[in-house]
Amino acid sequence: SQLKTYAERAALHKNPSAKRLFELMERKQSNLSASVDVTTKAELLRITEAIGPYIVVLKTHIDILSDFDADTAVQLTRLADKHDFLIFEDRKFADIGNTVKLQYSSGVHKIASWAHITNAHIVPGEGIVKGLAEVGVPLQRCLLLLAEMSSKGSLATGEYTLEALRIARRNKDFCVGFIGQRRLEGLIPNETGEEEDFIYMTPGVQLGSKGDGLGQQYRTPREVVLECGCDVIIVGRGIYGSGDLVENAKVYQKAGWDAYLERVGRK
Ligand code: UP6
Repeated sequence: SQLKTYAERAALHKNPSAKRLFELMERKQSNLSASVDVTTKAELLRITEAIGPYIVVLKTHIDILSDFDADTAVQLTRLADKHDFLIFEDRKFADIGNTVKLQYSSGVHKIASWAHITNAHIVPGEGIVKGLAEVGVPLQRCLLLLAEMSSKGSLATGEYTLEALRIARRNKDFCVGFIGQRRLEGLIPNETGEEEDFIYMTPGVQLGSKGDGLGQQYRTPREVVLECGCDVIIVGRGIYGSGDLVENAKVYQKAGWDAYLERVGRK
């Protein structure tokens, strides 16, 4: 599926959330997700308003806001509608099914009520997906599993990574893909016998930097999309870290899209 266009994948996909994302990518000619890791509501909304036209997914860490309130979610939703993007709360759930159900639906943040996409570690086993699905499926939300991480010394490798693929294959109604560094489905045979087309979203992307001194490791959009077959590039400090926000967003949108066009042979 990495050689198919996003439009072709949208047409074939059975999961409505995945279909919607592929259609959105084609419509906006973008495979860029911005990770806006700032600590105030005003900053988050200001940056999102500025870069909204260039992204397909806004990735949030809602728990780093010092002044989160219910209106924050209302405003994010308004911006998502205005600029046509999806919201991905990078919550990285990691507890037993019953606990993550509560963390996802309740608390101050009520993540499931506004985030189209969230993600989970598979450390606890498949119950985490079952628990999140009980909340997310009725709301037409979707989930990404952390199959690999971008950081140095990550323990999500080898058999662990393959297990993420196996769990995703068994939960395709809710789990539409992965946070990872490369496509995985070729690594082990698909014993479900069903068609599959997982979305790969990849953090650890920046032009002109190799890392951040705290273990983060960066690759370029070209390496990630063209060489490793990933679908969505996730860029944080490369966009809001320095320089002009809008110019940076345009640069990453173009770099990601060009790499995609080259991958599918349209360029
Ligand atoms: N993130 C990673 N690596 C992973 C998973 N998630 O960096 O394997 C997240 C971080 C951060 C963003 O939590 O929000 O992606 C990367 O930001 P950066 O581009 O500023 O490094």
